[in-house]
Amino acid sequence: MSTSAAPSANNLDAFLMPFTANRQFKKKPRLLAKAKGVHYWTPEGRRIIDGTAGLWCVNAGHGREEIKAAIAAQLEEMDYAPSFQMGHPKAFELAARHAALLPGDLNHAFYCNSGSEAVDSALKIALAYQRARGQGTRTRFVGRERGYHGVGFGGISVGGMVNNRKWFGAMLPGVDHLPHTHLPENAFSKGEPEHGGIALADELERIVGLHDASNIAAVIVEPCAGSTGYLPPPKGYLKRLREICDKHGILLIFDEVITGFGRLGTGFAAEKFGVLPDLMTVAKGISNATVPMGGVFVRKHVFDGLMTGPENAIDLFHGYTYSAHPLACAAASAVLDIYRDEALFERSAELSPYWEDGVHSLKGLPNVVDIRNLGLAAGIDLAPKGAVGTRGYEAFVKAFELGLMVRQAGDAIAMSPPLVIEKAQIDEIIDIAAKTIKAVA
Ligand code: PXG
Repeated sequence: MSTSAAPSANNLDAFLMPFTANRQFKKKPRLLAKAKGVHYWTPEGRRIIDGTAGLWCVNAGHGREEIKAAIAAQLEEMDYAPSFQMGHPKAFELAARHAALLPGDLNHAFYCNSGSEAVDSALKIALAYQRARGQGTRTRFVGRERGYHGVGFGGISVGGMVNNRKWFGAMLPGVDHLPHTHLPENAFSKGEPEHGGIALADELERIVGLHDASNIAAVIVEPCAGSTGYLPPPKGYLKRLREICDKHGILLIFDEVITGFGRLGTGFAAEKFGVLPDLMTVAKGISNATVPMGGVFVRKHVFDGLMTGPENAIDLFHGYTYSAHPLACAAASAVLDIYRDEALFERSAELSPYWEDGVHSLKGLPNVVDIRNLGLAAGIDLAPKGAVGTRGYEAFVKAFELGLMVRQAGDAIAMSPPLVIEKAQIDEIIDIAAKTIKAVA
């Protein structure tokens, strides 16, 4: 057996690419070889402006020296330590810092390695909590149509993206879905849409009426649905969900994998909307995407509820080899310094009106049927051209050719630049987006 077969840069065959049309891609690849600040460069040296912060994750911009230094120092000191029945100081330090940053009594952190793991962990914590408090019949979950909660079996079960579900069998039993929040009467809303919030949330009462609250463990929603093309919640929606959950003893989980760490101009969507979930999932911006990391933040009553067994018994039979990996903890701590020192959450809030004006200036261009924004993110719906996703894919490819990275969701284009973006760079993004939309007309 030879291990020395030189991997050649132009042999793209071996890598089974995630969420990719592999054969199409490999005929005409889009490779990224270098990144700094708000830019990527292709191997040929072509510069691409990062309109999506990678995959909604590089909030502080690429190639941050402080994070690199923290990871390097940690690697020098200790590469790895387990977190089962032992621990390393940086994990506790990081959890304390997160607890201080988070709103209300979201004071306890569980760590994992991705958003998908965070979601599955949160669902399991919800079940364990309900059982520990003598409510073991509460095993059902409620998710939402068009929701994205990663790709674990729990996440696709509560998620609502048909293509992510239809291939994978029966998934978790006992899951219902709220209706999605994209209403035609809210088209071209600036910020939070006006209509439908209360009625959409009241659908939860219908589901409770069907199963009885005594069977429902938790509701999970993204405060702003991201992957589906960016859907900020209509006014009053999240507050009403909170009220209904409180009334029925159902846990409310906010999946803040995208909204967490500054995207909406606050640390977390929970603060933006003044609604405190019982559990919150995060990933992406937690480590600025340098070392993979995810987390579940839980409120005091949930944590306390898990601490009710004998003191010498394991409290939560769940965790990962790499939970609170030292390199991830070092990176996440350095990222918190940057967010604080550069006031990036505040910067995100300050730039949001400029961003809003920019993205809504695209109204009136060919095939633009809706534009949504909140914080430093936006979704732009294009009318389909033949099969769903055809025009969206063309726009994604065209934007890349013109030097802008966007995300495609069907025929929607989503953008979410790093929070360090400058106004002139926002102008550049909007200019290329406009050219792209015209080019795919
Ligand atoms: N929850 C939410 C709300 C997410 O957006 C996950 C969970 C899963 O995270 P991991 O780290 O397991 O991928 C996500 C991920 C896109 C896009 O194009 C969005 C995500 C991932 C990849 C692409 O919008 N979100």
